[in-house]
Amino acid sequence: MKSLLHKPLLSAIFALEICVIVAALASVSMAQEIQGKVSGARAGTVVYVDWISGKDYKGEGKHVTMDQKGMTFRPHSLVVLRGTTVDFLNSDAVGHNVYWKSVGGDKSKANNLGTWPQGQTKSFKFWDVGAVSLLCNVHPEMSGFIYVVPTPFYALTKADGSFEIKGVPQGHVTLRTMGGGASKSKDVDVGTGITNVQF
Ligand SMILES: [Cu+2]
Repeated sequence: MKSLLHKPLLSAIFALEICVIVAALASVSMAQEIQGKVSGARAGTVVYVDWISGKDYKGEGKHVTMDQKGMTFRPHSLVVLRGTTVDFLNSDAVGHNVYWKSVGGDKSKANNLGTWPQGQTKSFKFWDVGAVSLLCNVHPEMSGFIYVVPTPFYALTKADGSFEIKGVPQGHVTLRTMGGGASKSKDVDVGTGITNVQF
């Protein structure tokens, strides 16, 4: 009797599961994705969509933390959409400084945020696209990177130089690399499904 009562419920759950699986498969086949490899690159090269026609992406209101902990910048590399505020936190018992000599090679964008003690934060909003090499003038061995990108479509390469960027709108886009040597670019037509790009 008990098993008879449970049967309709079980079949209903089974039917629901089938629906979820079908929906998941449909969304996978419709998702636009760029996959590829940057030859010669190791982990940590940024690959990003340079511009989407008619769109102006901004990270305004968004905060991410770059920590100084154990005498290192953590994370070592941070990718942010332009307009994002980076909160520089000092988690060490010693004073740390944060400065950079340029943004994207432009020395007029050099900045020194000063030196502050444990538990305190200084914030900076990054508007200029490019690589920012972070340094601490108290500890010359400290080094970190912020990569400011113009769209939310970016990825960091894995150890073998491969990358994948999901959810890219369909159409003609320019893909660029940042960090890990000279910048490379490639024009790509993004269609449905997976678009392969080799740098
Ligand atoms: Cu330091």
